[in-house]
Amino acid sequence: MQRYSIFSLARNALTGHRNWPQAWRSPAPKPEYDVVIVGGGGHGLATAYYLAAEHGIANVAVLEKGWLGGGNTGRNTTIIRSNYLWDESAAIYEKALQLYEGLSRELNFNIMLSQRGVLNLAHNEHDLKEMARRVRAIRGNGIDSEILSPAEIKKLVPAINVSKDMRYPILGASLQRRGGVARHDAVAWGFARGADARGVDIVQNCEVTGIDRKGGRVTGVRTSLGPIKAGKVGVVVAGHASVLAGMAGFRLPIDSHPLQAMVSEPIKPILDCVVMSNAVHVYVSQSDKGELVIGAGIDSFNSYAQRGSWQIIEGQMGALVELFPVFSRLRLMRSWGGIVDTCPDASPILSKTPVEGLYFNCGWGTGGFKATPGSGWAFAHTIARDEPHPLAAPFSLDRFTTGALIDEHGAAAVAH
Ligand code: FAD
Ligand code: PYC
Repeated sequence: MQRYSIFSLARNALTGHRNWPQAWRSPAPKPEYDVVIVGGGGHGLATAYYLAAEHGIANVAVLEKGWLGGGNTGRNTTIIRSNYLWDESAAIYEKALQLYEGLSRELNFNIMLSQRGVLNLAHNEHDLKEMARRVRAIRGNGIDSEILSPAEIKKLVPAINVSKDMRYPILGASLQRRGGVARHDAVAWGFARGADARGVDIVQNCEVTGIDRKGGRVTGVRTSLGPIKAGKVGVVVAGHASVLAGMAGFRLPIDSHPLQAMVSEPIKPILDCVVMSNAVHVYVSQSDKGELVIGAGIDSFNSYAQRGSWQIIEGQMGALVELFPVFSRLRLMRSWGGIVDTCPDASPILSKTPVEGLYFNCGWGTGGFKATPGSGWAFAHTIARDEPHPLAAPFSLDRFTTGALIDEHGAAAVAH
């Protein structure tokens, strides 16, 4: 590991970082790999990292059609939490949170984890009852969760409006104190650097255009840089999972939708926890730069465009100003969108497929950033052993035929 003195850091800053070593190599792809991972987002990179680090499988390529983290990994609003309802989800999201808690050390790369707490507001009697049930279920799984009164919310978030005169007054909230945010790019870069150091080839600007099969088994992929043979292929392409499944000759129960987010101009520190409201459809946190990071639910139409529609922005601005009247004078700086793959039960797919040696990790919808290390960890095991890790097994494709769905629409916290 290269170390820098304060002087070499200053020299690099003043000389335009010309001698800065690359954090990972940019190799041309080899003709053949033991494992090819399609998609260089956080989940694909984490999968490659854990294949090498935990299973000793390093003859691996990650093929990314654009740049690392340029998909949803670099577009999300960085919220991390594990307050899910069902045991199966609690297990994988809590594993992810625990891995996040040690990730800067594991990767020797600062992912800027900030466990500032995630607050989910309740605005009516139904919300309150549902929240109480949910908090009991979460605590039953050994995960931290507590209920706050409006006075306690006001103490934690002084800028919030807890007046009874609101359209949807705040009646209470659940709080996961271990929840928070992490720097999304750093998560992708840390896993990329760690995977590269263990021998994984990371190939950017390499689009997979076909999946080769023989006798029901995967044999490789077609790419914009030519064919690559592979013993196993893991597909981790949020937003495009149905497209890749089509290349392999089967269909997924997935809908693709735009999900937007936006930031305000930077202001002095005012909000030091994440606030989410499923009822009025908005969530907000404050970034280290001082911007308010704001989002809401998906755009309801299907689309592969990485942009959304105006009325979604307008609706969440209305909700934000109701919750925080003091924000009404802020200017919005920019907005963007990603494409999220949603399953009928709002839970992901981590699974073997009808094609031997081909595995899919997708369907994380609006909430997969928080799962990144856990998803990569369980998916690497599934690929390495050719059998689902116990954390991944409930999220197999066959649940859509057996009916063992894991309905997490309530925990999604962002309507979809
Ligand atoms: P991605 O990062 O999208 O990576 C997939 C990669 O596959 C892309 O880089 C893409 O270019 C590549 N690819 C696609 N097709 C091909 C091909 N044919 N060949 C090669 N490469 C290909 N989750 C949370 O937990 N908390 C949040 O606060 C949160 N906020 C969000 C806000 C927004 C606006 C959005 C859009 C999403 C949000 N999410 C959030 C969801 C989260 O971002 C995703 O679930 C997660 O990042 C998915 O990671 P991934 O690695 O699977 O996908
Ligand atoms: O899953 O916590 C979440 C989330 C927040 C914003 C988008 N998704």
